[in-house]
Amino acid sequence: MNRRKFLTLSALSAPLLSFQRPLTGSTKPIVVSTWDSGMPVNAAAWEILSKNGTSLDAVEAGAIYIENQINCCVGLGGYPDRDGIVTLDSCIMDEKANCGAVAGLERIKHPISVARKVMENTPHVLLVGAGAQQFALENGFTLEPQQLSEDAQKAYKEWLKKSEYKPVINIENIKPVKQHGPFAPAFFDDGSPNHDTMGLLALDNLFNLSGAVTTSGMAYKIHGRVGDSPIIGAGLFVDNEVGAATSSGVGEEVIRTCGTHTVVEFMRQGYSPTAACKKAVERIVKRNPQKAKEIQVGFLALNNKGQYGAYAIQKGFVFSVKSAMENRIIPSRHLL
Ligand code: SD4
Repeated sequence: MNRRKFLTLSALSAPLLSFQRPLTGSTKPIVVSTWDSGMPVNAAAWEILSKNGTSLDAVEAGAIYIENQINCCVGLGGYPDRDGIVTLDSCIMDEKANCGAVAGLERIKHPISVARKVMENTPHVLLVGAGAQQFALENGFTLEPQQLSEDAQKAYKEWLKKSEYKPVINIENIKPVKQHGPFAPAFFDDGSPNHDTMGLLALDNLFNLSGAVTTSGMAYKIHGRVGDSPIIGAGLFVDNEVGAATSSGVGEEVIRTCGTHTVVEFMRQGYSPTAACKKAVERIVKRNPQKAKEIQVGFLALNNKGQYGAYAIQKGFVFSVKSAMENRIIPSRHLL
């Protein structure tokens, strides 16, 4: 690295140190996840990590926890597409670059576990729609009733009044949010959940990184729309030589920039997790500064030393961290 580049990197990293682990030493095991709803998710993952379990088992356990929350905006309790159908996207990736994903999956409670089965039992990475459902049924998953959660039903009815096709996502900075208990997901003041994606990254005692993402995706999307969450390199990327990253926000913008792959590549160049997330956010904003004012994208990264960081376009993105030393929610830095 030449001196000029080193100075640039140092300058970028220095003010961020208060937001992340010092850049010396290692912290393991550790799990980080998107949003404040990541606190109980991290607790579920920690159960495994703290007993010398693998990061892969830990991230799956965390995702299963949130998929079980019936009134949560992730999983079958989530908001439907514009036809009133909940379709789920999910992926998982381990330290050896094994990965599996499902997209547009209907009526299956644990898309993360189906994604893991795709990874472990097939030569493929991504199964979609009816094929993904068929695969799930063949692998012992059961079909849940086609029914919206109470919250989703109410919100969908309201949306139908105008049926305005204007997907809104993660706009904490526009609408005020209130907390329903320290570990509950944040909600808008009108009671509707403000985000619908859980991404988590873990480093285990053997220094192995894994990641998982599970989501019902953007509310009121066109039936068949797939976001960034199940796409390796967009919603999730893991490279054990460097680190891992996940994203939340408007998936289309993340796909366009191969967002999490970009974050990991910046970490490979020597950027800290926070600085790498910032560089990826800047790339999105630079391409369309006007549009960026109206959308949210947040990246969260964990490197293979257990150092973490996040960066978002707008204010409001937060993430949760759990290690032997900390258990807390941290506000992400933001560009605008
Ligand atoms: C998507 N990225 O479907 C997801 C949505 C999300 O918080 O992250 N919501 O585009």
